[in-house]
Amino acid sequence: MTRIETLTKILEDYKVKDANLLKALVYLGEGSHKITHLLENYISHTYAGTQNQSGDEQLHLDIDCDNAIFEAIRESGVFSIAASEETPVETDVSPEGDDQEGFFSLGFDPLDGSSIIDANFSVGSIFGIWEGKGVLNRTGREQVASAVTLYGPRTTLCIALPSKSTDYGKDVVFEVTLTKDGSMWEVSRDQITIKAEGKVFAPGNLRASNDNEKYNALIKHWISERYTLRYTGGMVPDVYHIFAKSKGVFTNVSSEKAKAKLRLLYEVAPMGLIVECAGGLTTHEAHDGSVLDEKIDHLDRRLGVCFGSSEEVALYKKFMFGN
Ligand code: FDP
Repeated sequence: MTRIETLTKILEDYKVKDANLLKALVYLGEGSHKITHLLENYISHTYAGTQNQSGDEQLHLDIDCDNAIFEAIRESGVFSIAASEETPVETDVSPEGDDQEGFFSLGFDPLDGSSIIDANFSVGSIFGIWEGKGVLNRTGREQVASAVTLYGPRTTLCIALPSKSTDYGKDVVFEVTLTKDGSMWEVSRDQITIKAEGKVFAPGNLRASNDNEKYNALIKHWISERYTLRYTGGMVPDVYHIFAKSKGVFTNVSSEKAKAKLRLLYEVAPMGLIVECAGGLTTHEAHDGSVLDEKIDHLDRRLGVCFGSSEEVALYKKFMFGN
């Protein structure tokens, strides 16, 4: 069986209702396979001399990975609009002359963790899929699926399917791994779930604890309670650790001097859907509410977050909001 056939079969086993959605996910798998090759033994992490619209310096690799996903989704023939961290405009990707009925829109970060790639740390891609045309003024909850790819010693693709998108009967999150020769996908975790408690923490934007007293108190609490630190500085591996160990908490909290950095469209909404479909919780850093209810009113909207085990997120809320 080919790579496309294996992922198609796996998605059929999870009873994905819509053949076009199934195809959309299969082609994100194809794009991830392409990126796996781009990353393999990549030596020169040179800057392209350009900046994306957010002002981040672009690596040649950022642009190559962005192109790889755009190529894959154009080839799929089931997407109408896409916007990415590197191409932050709603871009028409629909096949010519099509009326775009039953099509999807994609928000994605092709290469999350570009500041740690030169250290040979794991990096990832993040994808959020919405029905219809456009990603603006939507919420994360409206996604019909989301996925992240983790490029480490293995390439794994973790897919979240909310119950509305399948006949499976419940929200489901699972992981497939690319085989050694890259020719097939195999199920490596058939049900990813997040337990209610887990003393493992990934404290992003820790510098904010310098002038955010509540965050500082929470960090001290985690240390005094002997939590285990697991943090790389890449959102994909840092949150993925929670999926792999079925527990833990990830925060990226801001302060006056250390602003929020994570993007709602490209990073927070897709990752948030995976966390919640796996039984975990998410909250906006500054008020009690799921990140899935935040409106993407700006393609570059940024926010602080807490993701993870329900009791750990509850503890976050207690420290940050006094709940
Ligand atoms: P990167 O800039 O390396 O792409 O939002 C992007 C991100 O990485 C996240 O993956 C990560 O959690 C965060 O930035 C880390 O930010 P800092 O380097 O500012 O701590």
